[in-house]
Amino acid sequence: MTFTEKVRDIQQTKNSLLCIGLDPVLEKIPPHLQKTGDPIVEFNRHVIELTSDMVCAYKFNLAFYEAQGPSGIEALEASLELVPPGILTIGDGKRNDIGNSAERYAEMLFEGLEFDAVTVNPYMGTDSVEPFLTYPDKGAFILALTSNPGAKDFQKLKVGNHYLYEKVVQRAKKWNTQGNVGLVVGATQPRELAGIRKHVPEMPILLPGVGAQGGDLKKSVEQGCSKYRDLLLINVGRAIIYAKNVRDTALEVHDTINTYRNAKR
Ligand code: OMP
Repeated sequence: MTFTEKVRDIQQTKNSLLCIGLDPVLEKIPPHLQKTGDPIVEFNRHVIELTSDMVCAYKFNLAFYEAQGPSGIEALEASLELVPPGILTIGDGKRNDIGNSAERYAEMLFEGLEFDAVTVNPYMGTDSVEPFLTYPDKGAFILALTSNPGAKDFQKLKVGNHYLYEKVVQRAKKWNTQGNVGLVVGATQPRELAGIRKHVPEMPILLPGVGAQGGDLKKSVEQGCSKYRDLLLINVGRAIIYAKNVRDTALEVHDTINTYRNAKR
């Protein structure tokens, strides 16, 4: 089974496009969990236990763990152990380097931490991305058009007749000989998302930017799903993990996504 087939299988089985971003900040962890020996792990355990029946993936942004030093890495490893089978784990490090060094990043993320998928920065080109593609059953989500305001600085520069992000999408399509390449597209860019989906009808798209960043959920679902209304992984972090009622909030996002997803078009 290719990575793309795995995404489809999990999303259809669980009837979910929701990916929760486990990006914990110590100060924001509720006081009763602060008192435990390992607040980050206990916080993640709490979120995972409340949401694992309604997600297709959890995304771990490495910065939130690396910021804590060695104990943060241990917390990441312990948190990954808490994810039940049948849910994808995404290591969001947006890494890359020359091929020789990128190989070590791929080894760390896929073999060391055993993530199912990672986010990859394509700026250094094909040889830098290739090490992430040598694991056929693991996914590499290539940054195409990001959710932040600075996305326009480079990604929307014209290169010939195309924007730079369109060139990235075209190249990612070429890299996808084994069904293990995906794209990152921000939910704050729904118009462009439609064009990207047309270009890559069967590629998984990781879509952050819903919730705290104000991305448009309805348009994202309408424009970003494949024709089978899947292959879109909608990441929500802060808006769910710090909600007063984590389960109710996650369920509401999950159900809203499925309402848009199942609506007649
Ligand atoms: P919230 O804004 O809390 O939902 O979290 C968004 C998560 O997605 C963070 O981990 C970001 O680093 C990540 N992200 C973006 O916000 N925008 C992007 O364009 C790409 C990513 C990413 O690759 O995940």
